[in-house]
Amino acid sequence: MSEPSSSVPSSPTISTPATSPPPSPALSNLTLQEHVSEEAKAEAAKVKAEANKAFTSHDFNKAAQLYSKAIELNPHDATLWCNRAYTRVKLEEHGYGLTDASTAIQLDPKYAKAYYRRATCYLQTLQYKKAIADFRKLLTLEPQNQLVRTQLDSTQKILRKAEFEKAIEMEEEASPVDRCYEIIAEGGCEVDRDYQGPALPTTDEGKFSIDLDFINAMIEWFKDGKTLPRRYVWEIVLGAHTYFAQEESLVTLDLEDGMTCDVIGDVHGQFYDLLHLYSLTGIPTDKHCLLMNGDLVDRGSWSIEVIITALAYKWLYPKTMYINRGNHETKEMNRTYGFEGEAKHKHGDQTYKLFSHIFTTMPLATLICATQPPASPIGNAILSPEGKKRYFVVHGGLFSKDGVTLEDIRKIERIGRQPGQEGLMCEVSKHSQ
Ligand SMILES: [Mn+2]
Repeated sequence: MSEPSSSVPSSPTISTPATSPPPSPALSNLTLQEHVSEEAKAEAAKVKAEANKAFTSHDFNKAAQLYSKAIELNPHDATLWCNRAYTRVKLEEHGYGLTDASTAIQLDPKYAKAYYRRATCYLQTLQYKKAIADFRKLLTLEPQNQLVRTQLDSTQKILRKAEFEKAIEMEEEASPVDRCYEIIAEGGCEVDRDYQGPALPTTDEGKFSIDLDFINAMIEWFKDGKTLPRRYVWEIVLGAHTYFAQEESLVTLDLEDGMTCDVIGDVHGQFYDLLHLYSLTGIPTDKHCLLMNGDLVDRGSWSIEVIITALAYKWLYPKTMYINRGNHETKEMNRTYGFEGEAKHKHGDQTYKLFSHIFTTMPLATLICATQPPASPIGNAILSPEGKKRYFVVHGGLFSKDGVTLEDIRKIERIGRQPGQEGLMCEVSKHSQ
């Protein structure tokens, strides 16, 4: 196994879909497990060697499957759990990685590397305090480990910075939306006279509005690698914000006869992917809904172009363009995965603040309701009161507790709030794998 990288937190570069098997068997069964035969141990060692090979050749899905097989054979071997944890890290399945590393630690509380793996998972899921606790524990096991000492120091710095920024924010009174309107009213965000790009139409009262010609021209402008004036960015964000602010945390999207709906997943700052997807789904119209299911930004370097295009459609077609908030429409992710840097670089600090705020106004889930009752009975689907099939679309997942109702989701107070590390809002928009 190769050694971990020393950057904290490291920027993941792999975006393999999460397909490796879930943790198994559960640890609670382990202690009750029968004695493992010598043959099973030998077979597990053989499978482990194959898994290590797959890992070295970067076939992480195969490695995860092989480690799982080895664990089935010999669940008491902490190194198998620890290696699978590292494989999970490579697959960006940090939730599973945490579980595996914790199992390795339970099996062998002095297993330094398992603490390291778990700390990495905590870092990647931005649980700095827990990462620090594991680094400290590791240093009691390996006091000479300079790499860990350095990582502990830098994690403490990140934590202090995050706490400092939180404190500053609480002191700020005006919401970034109000502040931007103020700056506009004061004439502090005018379009440069030299600007040659597409122009937002204006209303009779002299206010900016939006039309399809502008969006089409803007997309061409973006394809030429050009940026919009900051004022236009603000107008588009604020235009979309008006509608998000009126939506509930769970949007009910009742399709009418003759309407269709497409759902687009994580675009992650890839503008050309977005255009390709739109070419497949079609853009929103009166008869065609589009739902973008979160994670529009971060990772790719065209996050601004992606989010501006989506928000422009939202402003133009508020009743057929929808966006769910993903785990990357959050400050903590944007700090690590690129959007904060890109937004500030292209349009300045105030623009980033505006984006951060409007991300909090995006709904968390959408319930798409079919136009007609199903032609034939469908399994045990829970139909709407009118007997129609519905599709619950959410970026994160379902809940750690049972009995959460649609009404509970609808009532989540989301505006101005980050999803945090637990609770309904966290689980609905964040996924751990
Ligand atoms: Mn995501």
